[in-house]
Order: sequence, then structure tokens, then C-alpha cells
Amino acid sequence: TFTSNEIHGGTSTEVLKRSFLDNLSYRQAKFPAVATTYDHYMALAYTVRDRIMQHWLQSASTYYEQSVRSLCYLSAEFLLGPHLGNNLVNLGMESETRQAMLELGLDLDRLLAEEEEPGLGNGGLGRLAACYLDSLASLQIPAIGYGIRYEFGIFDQELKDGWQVERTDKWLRYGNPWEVARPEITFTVGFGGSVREQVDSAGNYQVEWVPDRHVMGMAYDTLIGGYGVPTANLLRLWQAQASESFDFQLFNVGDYQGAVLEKIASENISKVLYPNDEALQGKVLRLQQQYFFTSCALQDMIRIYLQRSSQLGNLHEKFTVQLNDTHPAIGVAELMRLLIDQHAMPWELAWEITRRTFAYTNHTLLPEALERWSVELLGRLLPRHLQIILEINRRHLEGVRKRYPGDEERASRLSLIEEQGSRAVRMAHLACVGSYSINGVAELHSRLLRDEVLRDFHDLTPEKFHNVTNGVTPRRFMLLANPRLSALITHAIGDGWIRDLDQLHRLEPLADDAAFRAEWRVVKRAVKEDLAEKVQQRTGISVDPESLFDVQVKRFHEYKRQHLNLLHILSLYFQIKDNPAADVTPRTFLFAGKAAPGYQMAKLIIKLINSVGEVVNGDSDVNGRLRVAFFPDFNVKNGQWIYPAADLSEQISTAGKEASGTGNMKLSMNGALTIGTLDGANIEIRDHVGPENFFCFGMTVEEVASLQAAGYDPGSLVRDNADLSRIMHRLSDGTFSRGDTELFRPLVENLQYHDPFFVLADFSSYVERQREVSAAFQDREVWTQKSILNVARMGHFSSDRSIRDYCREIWQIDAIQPNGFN
Ligand code: 26M
Repeated sequence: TFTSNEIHGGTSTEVLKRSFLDNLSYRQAKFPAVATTYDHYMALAYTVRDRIMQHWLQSASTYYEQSVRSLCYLSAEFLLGPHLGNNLVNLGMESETRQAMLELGLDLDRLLAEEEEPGLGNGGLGRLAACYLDSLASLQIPAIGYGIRYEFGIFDQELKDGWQVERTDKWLRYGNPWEVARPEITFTVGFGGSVREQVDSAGNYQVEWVPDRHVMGMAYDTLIGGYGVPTANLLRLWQAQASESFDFQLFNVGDYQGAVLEKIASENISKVLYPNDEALQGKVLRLQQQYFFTSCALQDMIRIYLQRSSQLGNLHEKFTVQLNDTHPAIGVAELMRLLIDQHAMPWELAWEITRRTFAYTNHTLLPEALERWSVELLGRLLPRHLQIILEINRRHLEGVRKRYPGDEERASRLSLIEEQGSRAVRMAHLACVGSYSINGVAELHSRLLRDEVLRDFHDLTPEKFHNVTNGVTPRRFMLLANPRLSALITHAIGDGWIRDLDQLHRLEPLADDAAFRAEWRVVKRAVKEDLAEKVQQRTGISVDPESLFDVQVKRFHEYKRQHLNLLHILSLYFQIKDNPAADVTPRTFLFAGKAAPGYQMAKLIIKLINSVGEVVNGDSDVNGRLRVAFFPDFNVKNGQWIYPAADLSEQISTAGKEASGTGNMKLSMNGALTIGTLDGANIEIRDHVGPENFFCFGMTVEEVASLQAAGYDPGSLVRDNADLSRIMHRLSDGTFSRGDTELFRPLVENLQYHDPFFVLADFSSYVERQREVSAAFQDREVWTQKSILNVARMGHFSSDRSIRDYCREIWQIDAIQPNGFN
């Protein structure tokens, strides 16, 4: 027999079997003879969750006793990926679990494959939030993640005739064993209505916001366990629910239909993730989502604070709030409202607390991606918040005018309100004024923020500006995704690298060891075979594991320039057509990624990749030397298959456009060499791995700017380059579109006449570097050496390092070890 502690916390094979069978009976309500693989997955998930729960209870009681300072990470997206495998890895119980399942006649890998991943994010920004949760727990930093429990996450992508088709992501369809519903933790969020101002009997000026609708936010908690430590933190996601009192009002007057419509409208708020990774159209539902989760999070923080203290004057000492981009920036106005209207605090004190509470991370330099909400729309949905924003702005501009008398242009540049055209609130400006810290996500990006995008704010408050270069978690993206490579590394240098990624440096001498290089190649070969099998299954295309795996996986965007990659493929293809005996290094070009459903050009680029693939893959002159495959439905799970198998990582954005990139890190950490521009974190990766182990090409930010200023004429580049003119011609003459000369016209004309992302300007530099890549791959010993050195020198790009930077430079929060429990 086992004690309760063992049943819920033990990790021996025996106790795991017992807990698993208990859960199968009492949680999943199945007896073994009728249980499906999904039931087995659920029973195992509950078994694992209990183990993290013990860690969380211990952590939470320690945080409570010591009333420590906590981080609140506010993000509209958390792109977690599958939990089960990751939790087994972090708890260090994968092999015991595999054994326990085996003894019950079950295959752990089949159970792992059952999980529907929570796709509650679009891409980089959401995945970064998930990596940071892993590092926060692993470093034992008291933290809560706050976000939205979308019923439908990022759409599933299918391909039909080479076109992207979107399918609803029904991730909750069969239940979610990882979350705990907290119906007792519910807050009310108002929308619309009006603001009434009055003077009370004591002569105090009082403001009352009377919303015309209320929505309830209910908490759902997911535990995030650290790697190799007894610490777990919470990810608290809010689900929208109709407020009952409101239903009753309508019910009572007999308007059942109206009551139901109201209920549906309220619950729509957390229905679906917006699949854009840019602030495109200012849709009211999106603003409702942002305000909804931000308000719930702030109300929850105040609730927690008031458990221990009776007045809110030191809120900023108990919590610091990191804003993941401007999506939660309305929180600045909401905290002011809660402190002033609900807790009767004077403006000056409320402002002091607010400004010391928030810190803001910017993730984009693209001017069109900066969030702006029309004053009219914001005033209709959140009249009190608009009033507060205007008052923040009045005081802010008063300070600006005092400091820069007569400089009205500066005042209008710094204003929270954009006055040109229709008036709009600049959310980045609100975040800057309302925060004690502003940071970019790579050195170049932070410099461009200081010198360009937020220059006037830097003049005003230079001490607020920081850089924290992004990082990714080695637990998910090395240990879990690439067990073969991880075992080889651990065999060589011990397992300290998993918590301290800088220890990978110890691999450096082994780059010169021929036997180790051979083992490295055996691992790479094996993971390439695994991926080749997956590619065959998902696309029907057979690829040769011996060829160079050339990988570009990320969201589709013109600035990321997947079409530059395509131009290189076409250049190789025509080289073969000219001379079928030409000596070309066999390559497999692998693409994956989703396009925003409304982004026509991105969708056309996906279609073109598939069309080129069809022609190239089927051409007997090519004879298998070039393969082009589009792996559908890129998500965290599929990424974990792809990253380990890449030889070459394509990081080819226009310089100055990619804030950081994080896929670049995942690929290089798994031994891919990078071909990349001097953009985002590529620059720092190149500095760390050494320029001799990195294929750099293309214009610098400065060169892009001067070409732009001088007047860029892409058409002349086409005329002057025979290779390029033929490619452009073939793209329009139906070669890749079964004779259709219209299909790719929008893409070709955009490049010929506008080329806003300088694809053609970087083309020859890119092709030249790619020639070096092909040559380098012929010398497997040298290539392997470079691959090892890439991994050995990537320690800096662990999200543990990023979180330590945030803790030290911005949050001023320390680690804390849980006390023994009971
Ligand atoms: C905004 C408003 C309305 C609807 C959607 C949005 C929105 C959603 C996601 C806007 C941007 C979103 O994500 C942007 C993003 O992923 N940026 C990437 O962030 C990474 C982490 O810092 C960086 O590495 C990438 O360079 C950057 O592109």
C-alpha cells in the first residue's frame, strides 16, 4: 500500500502504475478492457498533473508565508505546445513512466501522440511567453502568467491544391486534463455605458462609470513546473461568461431571446484567437479581449494583495507587471481606474503606483504593426478609460512643454493621441508613459527603438530603456525534441548544460575530435530519417536523408522573405535545366508556416512554393537532387520534429524588420548552420558562434535605409541580371501554374515595381552565399565541426539567461526555494 503523498507524488514505476490505474477508474471512469488510447493518455496526464500539483502547493504556500515580490506576465498569447512530454522531462520521470506504461502493455509514444496541443498563440510572441514560463519556474522565480482561455486557438492549416485552408482548432473537444477550473475566482468586467460626475456630500469630486454591459471572467489554472526543482507556478487564463444578473433582467421582462443573445455576445469574448500577428484592423472584439483579460488580471492581483494588507499604497512592491507588447497596455488606464474609482485613491498616488508597476516589451518595428485604437471606438467601449488616458496625456504633455518650450512638433510626436486623420490612441505611447521600463528583444531592435521608433521617449526618459535579447527553453527544444542529440551531449559533458546552457562550451574541443564528429553525424542522420518519414506521411513527398536539409519554418510574411528562398530554388532549378549534368549539392527545401487568413500575398507565396515543388519534384532532369516540400500545419509539435533535423536554417528577413526571431535559436541549438541577414538576434548569434560558422549575406539596416532614400528601382535589377530576368519571366509565363499567366502576377508585379522588402536587392548576395553553403556541405568533416561549434556556443540564447536579465535589470526579483511541505 501507498500513502497519499506517494500516490500523488511518487515516481517509482510501481507507484506510477497504481496512480495511473486509479486515475483510469476514478477520473476517466473506464475499466481497462474498454479504455481507449485517449483514456490512457488522460489517466497518465492526471497522474503527471498530481506530481506538479504537489510542487505547486509547496511553492504557493512558501510565496504566501514569505509574502515575496512576484512577477505577473500579461500576454494575450501563450503558445504552450503539448504538456505531457514536457512535464515528464521537467519532473525527470520519463524513463520510469515509459517503463510503467510498458509493464501495463502500453507505448508511451502512442499516448504522447494523443495530446491536442493548446495553440493559444500565433507565433514568436506567444511562444516566447511559454518559454519564459518554463524558465521562471525552473529558476524558481515567483510568477503568474495571465492570459485568455481561447476556446478556439490558432487555426489548423490544411493544404488543398497547394492553397492554405483554415480549419477551426477545437482543442477542448475531448477535455483538458491540465487545467483546473476556479469558479470561485471570478471577476466582473464592464463595457460601454457612460461616466457620471458628481460632487459628494463632503465636497469631493466623484466619478462613476456606469457600464451598460457586464461580463464575468472565470479563472482556469494550468500548472507550470520547473525543470529539476520542486517549484511550480500558475498560468491563469480567463474565460468569459455571461453575467447572471444581467440575464435575469431580460428574463424577468420576458425577453428570453434577448437574454440568450446577450449571453452569446458576452461569451464570444474568449471564443477565438485572432489569427493575425500584426495589428491589422481595429476590431472591437479584439479590444474587448484585451481589456477583459487585463482587467481580470489586475483585479486578481489586488485581491491577492488585500489578503495580506489593508491599503494599496505599496502594490508595486508586491507585484511587477510585464506587458507582452501593447496588447495588455489598456492595463495602465485600468489600474488607474481601479485605484481611483474603486479604492478612492488620489490621482497623484495612483499614478505613482501605476508607473512603478508596469514594464513594457516591444516586439515590432513595423510602423503598420503598432497598435492604435480609434478614439471614437475606445470612448464607446471604455468611456472612463478614455477619460483617464486623456488626463494622463494632458499631464504628460504639460511636462513635455515645460521641458521643451515652444517645441510643438515634439509634443505632437510624443502625444498619446494621433491627431492626423481620424484620432487614435497610440498604445505604445501609453505603455511607455505608464511604465518604469521599456525593452526591445534583441540588441539591434533595442537600438532602433531608442534611435528611431521611440526616440522622443528615449530623449525624455533614457533610464527607462533596456535590451533583453530573447531566448528559448533548452528543455523543450533540445532535451524533449532531440533526445538523441541530448544523450550524446550529456554523455560527453554531463547533464549540467540543461540548467546552465553555457556549459555547452565544453563541447568546443570535441569539434576537433573525429570520433565525436562521427557520432554527431550518426545522430543527425537518425533524426533526418525520422523527419523524412514524417514528410512522406504528411506530404507524400519522399526526401533523401543524405541531402542537405534546408529549412525555413515560421509565419508567412513578406518581410520574412520566403519568396527570396524560392528565387534561390528557381535559380538552382534553371541551372540544372541549362545543364542537367551540373554539379549541384542535393538539397531538400522544407517550408512550414501559417499565413494570416486575410493576408492574400502570404497565401499566394504558399501556393507558389507548392507549385514550384510540383514542377521541380517531378522533373526527371532534376533527378531527385532538389526536393521542395511544404510541411502542413506548423505548430509546436511539428516544430519539435523539424528543428532537430535541419542542416541549414533560413533567417533571411530584410535587415531591420525582424525584431529578434527565436526559431533561429532553436535551429542553431540543434546543430543547424544559419544563412542569415544582419537582422534581429541573427547578429548576436553570429557574434557568439563566430562568423566563420555562420553564412551572412545581404544589406545592413543602414544600407537598406540609404537605398530607400536614394530611390530603389527593383525593375533595373531584373533587367541587369539574366538569371533574375529568366526567373521573373518563368513565374509569369505559366511554367509553374499549368499555363495560367495570371495566377502569380500580383507577386511578380509587386517585386518588379515595388519590392517593399528589398528581395531583389539582396538576391545576388543570397545566391552567392548559398553557393558557399553547397560547397561547405560537400566537406562533411568541416560542416560537422561547424555544427558542433554552433551548439557549443548557443548557451547565451537560453531563455534562462533572458529571465535572469529581466530579474536583474528590470524586475528586481530573486529566486525562492519552497519550504518543505508539512
Ligand atoms: C495585435 C492586434 C490584433 C490582433 C493580433 C495582434 C498581434 C498578435 C500577435 C500582433 C502581433 C503578434 O505577434 C507578433 C510577434 O510574434 N512578434 C515576434 O515576437 C518575437 C518574440 O519577441 C520576435 O522574436 C519576432 O521577431 C517578432 O516578429
